[in-house]
Amino acid sequence: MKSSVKSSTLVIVAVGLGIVFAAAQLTPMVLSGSAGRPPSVGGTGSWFSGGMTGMMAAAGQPASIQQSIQAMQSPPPPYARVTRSNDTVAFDSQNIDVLVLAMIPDRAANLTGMQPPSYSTGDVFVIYGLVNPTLVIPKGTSIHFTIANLDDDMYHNMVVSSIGPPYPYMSMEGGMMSSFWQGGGKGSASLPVLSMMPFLPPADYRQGSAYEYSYALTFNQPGNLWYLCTYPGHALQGMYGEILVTG
Ligand SMILES: [Cu+2]
Repeated sequence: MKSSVKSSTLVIVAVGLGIVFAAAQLTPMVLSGSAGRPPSVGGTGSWFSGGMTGMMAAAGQPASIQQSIQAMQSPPPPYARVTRSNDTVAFDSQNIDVLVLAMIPDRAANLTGMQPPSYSTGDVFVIYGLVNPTLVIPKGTSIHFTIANLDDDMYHNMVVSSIGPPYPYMSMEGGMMSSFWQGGGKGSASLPVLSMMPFLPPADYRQGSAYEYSYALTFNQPGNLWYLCTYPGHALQGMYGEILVTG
């Protein structure tokens, strides 16, 4: 989906995220073979090497579009109960893998046979064959997220926040301890997050290549959380879903 945000804005946003991200000492991980991902080819260097271009190129690991789609469409593991009628995936393991594919809504509908939720008017997340599903997990669960961007003209990420919709146009990742959130309005706000990640560059369908990024998060408190894309405008357009942590 097109955005009205100028590329210069994106670069500034990305630089800011890179710094915050580095400070959080979250390191990108290369997936093991268990998730069907190809290994990283060559190092991606530090966040700051190579200037702007180098940093954008370093935002994520290379992945195959085809393998990402095949992994999404393969049967879910025994610990994941996928219910299409209420767009929910319920997990009964303490250690789970969740592959998240960011894409345009038309492609999501084609790949899954599901329509995006009514609140969604833009790009979406596809997880276990569902679109922006609710994830239900037991307290104490660790999720190993892998996010791949299969959109061919837009940057995306996926972070987890304790704040739900409505989201403003700019929901900047405000760090783990942010208390400046003022949701529901226009403009920008600093969003408290449990996780951070860089924006993944668009996929290249001629080459069949995409970018992906992995991180793990442990959910120790029961309650409602949300996963969302913090690219300007995307969460506002419904690029989010809910995480229910049961007691
Ligand atoms: Cu997005």
